[in-house]
Amino acid sequence: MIKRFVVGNPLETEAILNKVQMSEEKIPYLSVTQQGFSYKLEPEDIVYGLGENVRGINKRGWIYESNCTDNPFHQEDTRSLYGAHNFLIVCGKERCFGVFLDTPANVTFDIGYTHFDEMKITLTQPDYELYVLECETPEEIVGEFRSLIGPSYLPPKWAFGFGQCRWSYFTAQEVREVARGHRENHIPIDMIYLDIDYMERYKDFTIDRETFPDFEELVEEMRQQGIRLVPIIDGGVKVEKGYDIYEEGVVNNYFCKDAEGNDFVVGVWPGKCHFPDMLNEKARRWFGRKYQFLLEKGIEGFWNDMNEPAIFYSENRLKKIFEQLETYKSTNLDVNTFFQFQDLVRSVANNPEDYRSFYHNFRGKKICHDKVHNLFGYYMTRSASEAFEELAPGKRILMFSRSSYIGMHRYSGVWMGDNRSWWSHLLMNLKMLPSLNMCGFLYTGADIGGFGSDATEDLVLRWLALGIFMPLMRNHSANGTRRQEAYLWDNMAAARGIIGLRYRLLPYIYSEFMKAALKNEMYGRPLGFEWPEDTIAVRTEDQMLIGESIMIAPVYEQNAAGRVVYLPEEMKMLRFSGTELAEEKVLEKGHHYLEIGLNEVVLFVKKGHILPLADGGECVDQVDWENLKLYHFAPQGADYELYDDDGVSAAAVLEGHIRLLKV
Ligand code: MIG
Repeated sequence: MIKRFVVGNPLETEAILNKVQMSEEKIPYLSVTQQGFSYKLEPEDIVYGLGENVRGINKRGWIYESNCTDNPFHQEDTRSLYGAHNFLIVCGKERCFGVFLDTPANVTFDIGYTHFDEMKITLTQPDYELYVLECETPEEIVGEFRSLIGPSYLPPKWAFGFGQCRWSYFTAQEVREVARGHRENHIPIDMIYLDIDYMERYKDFTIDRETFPDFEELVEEMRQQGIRLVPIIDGGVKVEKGYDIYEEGVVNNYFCKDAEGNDFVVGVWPGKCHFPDMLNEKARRWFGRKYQFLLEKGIEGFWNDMNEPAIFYSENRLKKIFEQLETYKSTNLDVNTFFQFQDLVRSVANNPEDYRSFYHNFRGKKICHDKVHNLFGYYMTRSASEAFEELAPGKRILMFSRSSYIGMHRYSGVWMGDNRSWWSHLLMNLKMLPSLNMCGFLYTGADIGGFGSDATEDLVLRWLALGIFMPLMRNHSANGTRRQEAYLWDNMAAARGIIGLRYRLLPYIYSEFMKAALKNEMYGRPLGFEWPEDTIAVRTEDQMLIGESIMIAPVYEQNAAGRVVYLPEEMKMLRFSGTELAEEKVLEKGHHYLEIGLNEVVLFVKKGHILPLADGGECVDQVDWENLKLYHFAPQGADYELYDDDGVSAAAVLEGHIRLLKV
């Protein structure tokens, strides 16, 4: 049951694809307050959802904000990351309902923060659409919600391979070295990502011909080796006379404007930039078609960055700050003034005032950015994906974005942004997956090994052992941090084995992903979805179900020899040493301590289920889907629906693509 309420005069976000009739009833469950809603939480209530956020699968006990932010601090007290995903599910003994608040402005979700037993939702804008979904189980609510917001984005099959990224591989030579590092050492790989330095002075849709003189040949050479190059595109366009994108944007009024109607100047990577007005349909179409520059060079995938949009500085703010700094020159910086001084300089980036000082042309109306802030990344990414339909008709193009709003899940995936080489972020990667899946974002994953800070060998290995279950599997690290490519570690054999296992799992991972996408189901599910009556399972957040057949329980603590795993029912443990099965054992319901070596992956097959495994390969194209080995825990026999298709056609359907496997 879905109820829709419209309050005030909300802007159309196009998050919802299938609008239902407006309800005449009173809003159920939630009490309407002056700034939003409140709800009394019972002790056993669990609150699921909110997509990309820190903390648990159960969101209780913190306050979250939907305010897309370029925030490289993914800490316990972080309120907002790159996405705005205003969907949650309250699941209790007596009731289970979902809430979606469709508004592009800032929303706060206080889930038992101010008052331990109260959920408070605060809106900054009086106009919104509210959806309340009522079902028996959280899984059904997810299904209903996903049918409202429309089908999830489908990446090409090769995008389920392993990808290697670094900010940056600065030259074509370096890219070739990374390819060689994998190929010569037989570490499987399908993608090498290009970060901002492939561009000429950070200008979108350009190539630095000094460092990448033979870009087109490089693309082709990599393809010969089964590797796709995936370049980054940024949200800001460099201000530079003679640069075609800049000139066209100015002439056609395709950039966001300041209060006086001039093109708004912000500082991002290239220095001074303008933001393309992603909310203006014409500008959007124009910007999207620019991806052709790379498509025609043989590129088949992209990642969109800095589209919160991130602001290093605005011209006006810089001016003000410099002026104020003058006044500090002659002061003795004491405890008060020193921190003021420090904060002043820090306030230069992503300043809320800057987000209030530029404008969009949204459906013919001038609208201040802060009213539509959370839509920018969504509409940027949509601009590309809509253009792909014209530029590469019938073909799936890889696309994932940093910033997002619900609705964007139809056009692209998301990666989880600038995490760190911290053990806690390995666990956060696990917890974020199901929350994002609930909101329609299925193609997702975190930077394996951590983006910021220096990684260690054991962290990378443990993280790979989780990463092989993420739809988007990518190792990425920041400029200035320790290199963390798989072939650089002393225990390269372990990395090779774990990544190799991903390629053995590929038919399963792809099937489960595609079935989840085409049936509006979850890919990574919390244990509580499967065993809602099991009070231990519903509170276990360091394990997860991946697809219908298996549960995973990664090791996420340094120097741990293994971990405790909770089995809500009897299951069969499969222990892999690298790509090979090393042990198979039925374990009874309950807690078990399992030793798990750094080169091992342990997973658990549910009763009555099959896990099909391929022989593996060094790129997705090499994986043989015909001769599968069926591991199972099915004393009474079982079926498995294997999904397969050509992996590139855009119109994917279940019919005709399911092969029934039996034991
Ligand atoms: O502010 O392009 O999240 O993946 O490597 C840093 C450089 C800008 C942020 C992205 C990260 C990328 C980096 N970018």
